[in-house]
Amino acid sequence: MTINKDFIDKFINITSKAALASSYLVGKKDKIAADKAAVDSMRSELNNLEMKGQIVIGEGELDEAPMLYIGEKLGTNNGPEFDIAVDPLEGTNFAANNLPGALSVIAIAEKNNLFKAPETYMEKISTKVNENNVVDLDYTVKKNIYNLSDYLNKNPENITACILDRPRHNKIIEELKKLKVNLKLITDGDVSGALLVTEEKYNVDIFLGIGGGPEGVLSATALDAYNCNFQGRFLFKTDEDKSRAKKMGIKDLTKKYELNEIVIGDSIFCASGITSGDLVNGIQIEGSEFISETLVTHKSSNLKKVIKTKQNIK
Ligand code: VTB
Repeated sequence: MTINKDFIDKFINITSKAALASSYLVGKKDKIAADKAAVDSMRSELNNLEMKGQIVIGEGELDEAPMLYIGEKLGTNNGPEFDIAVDPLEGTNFAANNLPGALSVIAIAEKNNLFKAPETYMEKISTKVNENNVVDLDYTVKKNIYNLSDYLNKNPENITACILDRPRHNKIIEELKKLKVNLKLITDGDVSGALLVTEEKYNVDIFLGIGGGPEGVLSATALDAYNCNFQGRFLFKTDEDKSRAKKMGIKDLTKKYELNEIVIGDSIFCASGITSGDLVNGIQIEGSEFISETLVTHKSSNLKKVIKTKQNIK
């Protein structure tokens, strides 16, 4: 089964409107308000869609998020059944501080085809090389870089690795420096970071490190459409984290997940820019209209491109 193409424009419209709503709060130093604007818009627009949708990744569990909580049913309850993953404002710091890279993101697959990721960290790796045993989460940084440089026929000095700039990555960053790999250190926004391996123009060969688990599933959906590689493994700090994950159906807490276990079959991914960044430009307002840019993928129709839309601000 595939997801009808008609839904592409509908989801572009949803992330575009959420991006617009959040854009009014850009630079207001208020992460919560910027997030809430995107959440409110996204939720009410999703509820207008002819579908039986259910949130698998959202703002948290019912006890901690009144809107877009995991398990919330959305849509008119008529039409196809979808699993929906949302990050209405990916990069809350970017929006609050008016920095590049704030996005409004959604990923959709058919029912039961999208991984229900708990709100915990995930060790991740992505590359454009979609072959086994070149880059792997279980290999050392050195082995991954040497394998990748062999495969791409580039010296490690000509390889660029993207990683969140966090103290937890000090060892990996030191190792990459020793190998003379170029670094692209990002302060937030690892959905976008993981997607920089998809096209030559971004000049990133490998994305790695520990970021949010839900963000991992969102990136994986787009990476799948680009036929890139992704692996992820959840990291649980507390017993509470572990029991939540078990409640969500994760049996083996140490399992390394392959892309095809995270997203199955057809999918749509939309990421609209709130502020301009590597992937897309941010919201532009022109009189009574707004222009938005959305990176869109639809796996079954092999669509993967940035789509610009202009519409009235209602
Ligand atoms: C990433 C990034 C997010 O959190 O997942 C990161 O994509 C990981 O968490 O934009 P820490 O900040 O705790 O390292 C964000 O930066 C914020 O949700």
